[in-house]
Parts: sequence; structure tokens; C-alpha cells
Amino acid sequence: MPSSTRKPVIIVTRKLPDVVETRMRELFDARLNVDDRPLTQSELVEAAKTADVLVPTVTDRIDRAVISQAGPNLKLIANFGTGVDNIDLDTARNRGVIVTNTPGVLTEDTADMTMALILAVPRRLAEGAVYLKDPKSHWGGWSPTWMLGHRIFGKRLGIVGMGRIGSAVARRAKAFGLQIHYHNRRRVAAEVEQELEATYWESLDQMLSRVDIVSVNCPHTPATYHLLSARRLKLLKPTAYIVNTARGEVIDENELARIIDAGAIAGAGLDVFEHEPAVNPKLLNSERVVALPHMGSATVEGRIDMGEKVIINIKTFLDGHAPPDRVHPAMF
Ligand code: 8YV
Repeated sequence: MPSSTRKPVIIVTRKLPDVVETRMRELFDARLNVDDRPLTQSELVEAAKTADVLVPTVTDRIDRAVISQAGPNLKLIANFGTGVDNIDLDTARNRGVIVTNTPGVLTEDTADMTMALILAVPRRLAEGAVYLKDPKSHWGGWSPTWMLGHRIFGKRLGIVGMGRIGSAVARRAKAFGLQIHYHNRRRVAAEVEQELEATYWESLDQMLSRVDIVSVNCPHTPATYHLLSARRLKLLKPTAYIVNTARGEVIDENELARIIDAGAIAGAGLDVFEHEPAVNPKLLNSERVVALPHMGSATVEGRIDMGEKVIINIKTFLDGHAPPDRVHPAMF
């Protein structure tokens, strides 16, 4: 904890919205990254040595090496983002470093993007848009049998991970006439199931073999790494689609690329990838894949809300209270 004569040093690894940076400058000795160049691992080690609070994002690997070389002042890692798979949580906990995140404020935006992909892939939205803009296309006009996709109304959606975002996806999907199925570690409350008319599957395998569209909405943890493994991907119907706005690591991406290439499933809508920013070329080049560059929470409003959450977590902590969004609630 810094002495009362100096402002706490907050190191922010990426460029944040202007209003967030302005507020951080007012409150803290904020070291900002105005060029938005991602830090190298050795720069992250340096940052952890200097900072009272580190504010990383999904693009920073805050691993054991970074945390174990942290200076004595580093007591809080206030992640700008909900997913914390970029941070070695065990090492942080063992060293008494609190980790916070930004849950809730990106739920609706991410659910919107998920719904957009659920629509875009079966209805060939990206293909059609690219076609019309391509001067080589010379569109000849409407045709009864051209650019046909598949109806989503009445189909079965299988949500993997029925937390905040999964439930928000379910609410949207129900309004589009999809039947809601889900797999989750725990069954959700009966009222929620009733509201969504949702069917719970304790067995992920059984759900996967029966649904038409799979939406991945669980966090990436050691338990969910390659949850959609090669074996499980083989359970999908040949007409099934997969949408992933959570984390690439939840799906065995090589196998996904292979089965799409082989026509073993109908397609995928992907906002996240296993080795970002690298994207498997088979996925990129496939007409059956709509690929987005991790845009799920990319709204001006969402990013400002995330920044405000980060500031609240830092300020609360520096004022001697438990920051609200502790990843390990027992720690303070
Ligand atoms: C964020 C996300 O923009 O919050 C998350 O978990 O996946 C993204 O939408 C990103 O993580 C920021 O660090």
C-alpha cells in the first residue's frame, strides 16, 4: 500500500476509452499506454515490479513469472475484462494479490453478438454482404434457389454455460423461436428454467448430439479447456452449427477446423480463437465460418462501463474496503 504522501501507481497495459483514462489520471498516478502497443512479457514483469495496481486485459499473459517477480507494493490486479484466464490465479492467491474483473457490464453486448452469429451463419449473412460489395460479382438479381440458408425458428439451441451471458443469449433466442437447451455445472433456478422454457441436460454429450446450434458461453478454466473435444465434436449432427463468443480454448480448434472442412458440421460463428490473434487458416478461408476479431464486448458504452468497474475496484481497495468484483471472494 503506498504511503499517504504519494498517489498510488496504477499501470494500465492498453489504451482505454478517454473518459476512463481521464478519471484514472485524476485519481491515481496512472501510467497509461497511449500508443496501445501490447507489452512484452519482460515489460509486464517490469510493470508488476513498479505498480501498486496492475490493470491488464485479455491480451496480457499475467503468468507465474510475472506475478512471482512482482514488487512488494503490488496487491491488486484489476483486470479490464470479465474472463480472467489470462491471469495465473493460483499464484496471485498464494502471493496475497487480489484479482478483480468486470462482470455484468458486458453481458448484453456479448449476448447480442452471440445472437448476431446465431443468425448470421445459418442465414449466410456475411457471404451475401461480401458478394454484393464485390465488383466482380455482377449481381443478376433475385433468384428463388440462390443463397439459401436455413431457418432458425423452431430449431434447438444448446447453450454450454448458463451464467449471465448464457441466460441473456437464451432470452434473445427464445424470442426468435428457438427451443432452449442448456448444459451447466449446476442446474439453474426453476423460475429461470420456466421463464426460458429451457431443458437442462446433465450430460453434455447427450445435449450435443441432439441440438441444431451450439452456443459456447462458459468461461475458460482448467475444467473447460477443450470441453468441446475432438470426441465431443464428433457427436454433433452434420447439420449443426457452433457459435463461440466465450473463449477459443473451450473448443479443440484444430478439430473444429477439420470437421468444418470435411463438411461434418454445417458451420460456425466464431468471435474468439484458441491462439489469438492467430486464426486457423482453414477457419478463415471457409465459407461456412463467420469469423470476427473478438468483438463481443466492443461497444463504446461497454468499454466505458468496464473502465468504471475497474476504477471502482481500485478505489474501493485503496480506501481499505473489499473491492466488489473479487475473483476469489474470500480474499481481502
Ligand atoms: C473483453 C472478454 O473485451 O471480458 C472478457 O472476458 O472476452 C472481452 O469481451 C476482454 O477480455 C478485455 O480484457
